[in-house]
Formats: sequence, C-alpha cells, structure tokens
Amino acid sequence: MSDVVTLERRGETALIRIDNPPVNALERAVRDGLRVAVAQVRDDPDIRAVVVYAAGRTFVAGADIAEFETPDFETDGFREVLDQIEALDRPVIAAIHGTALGGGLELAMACHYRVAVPTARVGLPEVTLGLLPGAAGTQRLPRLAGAEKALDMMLTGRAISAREAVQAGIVDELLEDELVPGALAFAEQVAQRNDPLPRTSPRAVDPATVPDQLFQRAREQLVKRPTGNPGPSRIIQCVEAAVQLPFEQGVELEARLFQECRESRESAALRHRFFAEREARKIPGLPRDLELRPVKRVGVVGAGTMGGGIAMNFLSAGLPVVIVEAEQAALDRGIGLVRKNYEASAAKGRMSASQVDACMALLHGTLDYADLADCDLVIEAVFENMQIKETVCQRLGEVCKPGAIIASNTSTLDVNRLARATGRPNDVLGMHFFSPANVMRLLEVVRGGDTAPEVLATVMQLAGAIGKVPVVSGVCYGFIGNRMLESYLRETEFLLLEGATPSQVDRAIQSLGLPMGPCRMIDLAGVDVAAKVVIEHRATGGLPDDPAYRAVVQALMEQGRHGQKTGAGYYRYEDRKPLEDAEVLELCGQLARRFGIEHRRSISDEEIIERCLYPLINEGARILEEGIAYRPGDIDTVWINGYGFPDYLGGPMFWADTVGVQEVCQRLADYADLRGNDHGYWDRSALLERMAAQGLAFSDWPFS
Ligand code: 3H9
Repeated sequence: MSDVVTLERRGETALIRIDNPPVNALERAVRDGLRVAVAQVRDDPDIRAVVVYAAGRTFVAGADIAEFETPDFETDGFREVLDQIEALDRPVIAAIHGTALGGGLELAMACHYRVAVPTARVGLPEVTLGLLPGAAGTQRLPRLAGAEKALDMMLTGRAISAREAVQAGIVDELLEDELVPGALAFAEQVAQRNDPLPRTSPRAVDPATVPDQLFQRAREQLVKRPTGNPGPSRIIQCVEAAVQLPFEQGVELEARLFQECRESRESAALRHRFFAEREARKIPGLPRDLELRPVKRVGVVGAGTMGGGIAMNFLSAGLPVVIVEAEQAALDRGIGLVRKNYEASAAKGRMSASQVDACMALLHGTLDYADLADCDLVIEAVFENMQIKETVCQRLGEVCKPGAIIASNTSTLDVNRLARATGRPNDVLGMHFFSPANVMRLLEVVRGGDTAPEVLATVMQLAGAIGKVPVVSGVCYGFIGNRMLESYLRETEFLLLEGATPSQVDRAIQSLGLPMGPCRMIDLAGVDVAAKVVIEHRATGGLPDDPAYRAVVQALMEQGRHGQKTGAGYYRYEDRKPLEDAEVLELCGQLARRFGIEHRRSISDEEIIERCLYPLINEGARILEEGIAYRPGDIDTVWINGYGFPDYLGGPMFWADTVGVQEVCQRLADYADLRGNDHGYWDRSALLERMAAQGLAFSDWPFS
C-alpha cells in the first residue's frame, strides 16, 4: 500500500483513507494509491461496501495545481481511476468533510453515494484558475444536479454548503454522527439494501429540466462582460455536451478543452496568482512557530471613511473595536457611516439585520485616547500628514499597553519616523489598507527597520483572519503599489502634454484588460487627492527638478476640477458618464507650450501601453533590487488585489515575462533616446539590465 492511500477492513466494509497533507491534493501518488486500493477491493469478494475518506482538515481539495505546469500533463490518469471506482460492483461511498473541491468533488461524484458532515462545502473552482473541471466533472455534475445548477457552480467557481448540495442532489445524506462512523453506518445500510448501484455516468440529463436558452444566455453574458479567462466559454460548451451527448463523447470534449485552457497563458497567469498569494504570506527568515501576540481587541484612531472601513474588517470578524475621534460630531458621523455600510449589505441580502446589530454592538466610539489602553492592536488612520501622524503616534506610544501593536495606515509616509515617534519602534509597523477598506482585499504590511518579528507575523496572520491578502513591503515612498503607480501616472501626464487625449490613454490601457485607465481612475479617486500627494512629495524633496512633472493634475485641481465628484476632472461628466472635454485638451496644450514640450499629431496605443507600463515594471525591478518586496509574485499580488491589474495577465511582473524582459529593457532604452532622459525617467534598474543580459525572467527568481 502507498504512504498516502491506505485500505483498512472494518467488518465487511473497506475504508480507503487518503492522507496527503496539507489539502489531500489528488497528485500522482494519490491516484496510484487509489488504483491499487480499487484493485484490492475488486479482488476481495468479502468486501461488501467501500468508504473513501480523507485524513486531516479536509477531503480532497482538488488536483495538485503545481502538476499542471508539467508540459506533458494528461487528464487520462485522473479519469481512468475515477472510472474504475465507478465501475466497482460494490457500493462506494465518499465521506466528505472540509472542502471537496475540483478533482475532489469529481472523485466524490465517481463514487456511488456521497455523505457529508454539515460543515462541509463542495464546488468546482477550476474557473478561478482559468480551467474547467478535467476529470469528468463537467459531465457528472449536470447529471447529478441538472444543467442550470452545474453551469452556475462551474462558471462562478462558488463552493456550496453540504445542505445546499443535498438539495441539489449532489450529496445523498448529511451525517449526524462523526465522519467515519457515520459513513460506515451508511455503507452498511446500502450494502444490506442491495439496490442497483446509482452510477452517475450512464444517467442522462432530462432536457425538460434545462431552462430555455440557458446556454445562449450564458454566452451572451460572456459577450457583455468579457473576462479574458479561457474557462467560461469552454465550460458552457461542456455542459451543453453533457445534455446532448453520451458521457464518453462529453468526456472526450472536456479533455480536449481542458488541455486548451491549461496550455493558455491566461491559465498559467491565474495559477501563478494562486501560488503567489499564498507565498506572499511567508516571510523569509521568520521561524514558522514564532509565538504570536494575542489580538482580541482593536483600536482605530480616526473615524473618517478610512478609519470606519478599517474598523468594519475587525467587527465583521467578531472582534471588538474602539474608535477614537477628536470631536463628537465627527465620531457620530463616522459611526453612522459604518452602520449605513452594514445596512446596505443587509439590503443586498449579504447579512441579516441581527448580524448588523451584532457588529454594531462590538463598536465603541470615544473621544478619549485612554480608552485604547485595553487594545492589543491600534491602527491610526488620521489625515495623511507627517506632523499630525507623528503627534498621534506619540500619544499612542504613551497610552497603549505594553505589548500592544501600533500600526499606521499611511500610504506614503516614512513608517520608521512614525515608529520612532511612539518611543517603542519594535511594536510598530504599517498597515496600508486600500479604499474602500472594508471591501478591498489587499493589505500592504510595512515592515519597519525595528519591527519585532512576532509583531510582523501576528499582523500577517490577523490579516488572513479578516479576509485580506497581505503582502509585506519595506519602507520607502509609496511602498510597493503607490511607488510603482507614480511612474505610470508620470508617463500618463507626459502623453497628455504630447497630445494624447485622456480617453485615448484610458482606452489603450483598458484594451489590455485593466478595468479603468489612469485618467478615469484619478477622476474617481479625486484629482485633489492625487494633486496633493504630488505637492507633498515635492515639498519633501522626493521629486525630480522638472516643472512639467505631473503638471496636469495640479492644474486641474487649481481649476476646481476635482474629478467625478465635482462633475469634471480629466473628463467632464454627464450622469457619471465621462466625456472628452475640449477645455482639458486646451489646458494640456497650454502646459505643453509653457514647458516646451512638442505636440505630436498621433500617438499609438502601443506607445501608450509601453510608456505607462514598462517604467512601472522597471520600478518593480528596483523594488526587488532594494529588497522592498521579497519576490516578484508579491508585487503581482499587490497589483492584482489593490489596483485592478487583470488576474489573467498574472500581474505586471508576470506580464513582463510574457512580453520578455529583454524587450522591456530595450524599449526603455529606445524611449530614453526618443524622449530624452534629462531627469533619469528612463534609467533602467540594474536588476532589469542584468536580467536582460543573462536572459533571465522574473519567474526564475530568486536569481543565484
Ligand atoms: C482541479 O482540481 C482540476 C481537476 O478538474 C482535475 C483535472 C484533471 N494544489 O489555501 P491554503 C496548498 S484544479 C496544490 O493556504 P486554506 C497551498 O498552496 C484544483 N496545492 O489553505 C498552501 O500551500 P503552502 C481545484 C494546494 O485552509 C496549502 O495547500 N481546487 C492546493 O486557507 C494550504 O492552502 C482548487 O482550486 C491544490 N489544489 O484553504 C482549490 N490547494 O502552505 C484550491 C491548496 O505551501 N485550494 N494547496 O502555502 C483552496 O481553495 C484552499 O487551499 C482550501 C484551503 C480552501 C482548500
């Protein structure tokens, strides 16, 4: 017997146990082990029933995603063993706990019966990896649950509860007993009944149960909202085949389409994303068993939009929050906004009224810093200004109890300076939430020069517990995300000064798949907010001596064009619809003349994409070279979760590999020649140059 699959007899029932931590992925050794176990059952006439279950925290959570990178990967090995299970002449029962996902649910569907503990969840999330279920899941699920339900589950990748799975016909029974005893009792019952074995593959989907136009409507949705993900259109094709074709033919189609997806760049990018997000939680040099500081109560300073949003993360996770404001009116407004946000969620059916009340009951507002004395973590979210933040940090250093963690939500300021202001820099780090803080998944965790290892580890763990995707950044201006954004916005503005229009820049960037180009993005975030960041950056000596540097955003602010909220910014707005504005084009023309920038008749989309994104990649390489980010995947995780970079492009560094690092480097050199390089805008990072010279890709990181 193999290490990962064992067979044990319990009376007349065989117990097949899969034990392949951490998530019992269906890797080759598991498939081989299952094959051996099935043969053993086949050869033993005394076995009357079989239970398949998994050890540890979950049933099988899918195929081993890393295996898809093997160039000659085949789905046959999966389907063969599942078919052998289904073909057994004694009842086979899958006993599910934790999550049966992807290949895990496909394994369960090949069994004759499925039982589950009530907390279990089942789903086919392959689409999130740019794939479709490749072990006959597209054919078995419609036969069990109907085409409509199957299509919905596969297109959304959503896992459903065991209870919902029973209603859908996917799970036969919820276990009241514990997993193995419950499944054994179920097995004995079915063995005694001696019913014909309910195999899934010979069933047909009754066409009468398929809603009219189901597949056509699904295709129309895809046209309306294209995703760049190769999975959905092929999933529709497979489910349609499950309705129309015999099982074998459907499976053949599935195998072919699965390979098309697996070999696509988009699926490779989505798989990269999966592992990058998990890798980002690991901090080099920190022992895994570090003792964490307990966090049971959280404090937030500042009840503005940001502070309120930050508080909601903890309230929703059941942690009490103390929120401090300077004035009663601001406090009331802030708390009112938190309630309003929760009520909006309740109105959309995402939470119940009693859940809203429970969250609000955990929130305590105060004007007195002394009320923070019991908190284990305090996050300041006051106005982005060094003097104000330093004063707040000093107070926090005094009032917070020993061992409490103090965090700043700054997006640009020097975390080391703020740490010193507290007088206890070991306890301090940055927690840079993205707006709206209760919605956006990214959290940049800024590691200060003196941050204690267990403080960093505690916050990384806590971030996961509140549903965030945390990425560690070192201390620098703008950390990982905003620092890279700066070069993107710099080139956006130079392109406008050279004669490109906001809509042209936005369209070119959106053609890559970004949901919003830079001009629309600033209009939404606030031109005033963006301009103030530039002004502050200049005041602290962080900008080159170039009067044309981001002159457009500052001029727009001076004209009161603060973006969508004032009805005008880079665009003018009618009913929130952005329209090109001749005044903005005129303004750009005037600024260009003032700074001696030549107006060009035509600027290609290709140039816009290269000029906006290649410097951003170059800055990413600098961030790696300086050790601000640990790995290229961390940068990709920031851009996908914080800035809407399309996940099917894998993030900017993954995308750079797709374009070719040598090409990126060469084009940066070309633009230095073409546009001039007086201010060093086109200087290539040493790392990028080395990579280009040695033919390295970011996926080769870490380089020796
Ligand atoms: C598939 O099944 C295709 C089929 O149709 C067959 C085709 C022929 N593979 O997320 P966590 C690792 S496609 C490899 O932190 P949690 C993960 O990297 C697959 N590794 O835990 C991490 O490693 P490390 C369809 C995997 O408790 C560790 O396990 N299935 C896989 O927060 C813990 O993971 C899916 O897409 C995997 N399949 O969440 C499900 N899964 O510790 C993917 C996990 O070194 N998995 N790892 O960083 C999940 O959604 C979550 O992991 C799960 C647990 C909900 C199961």
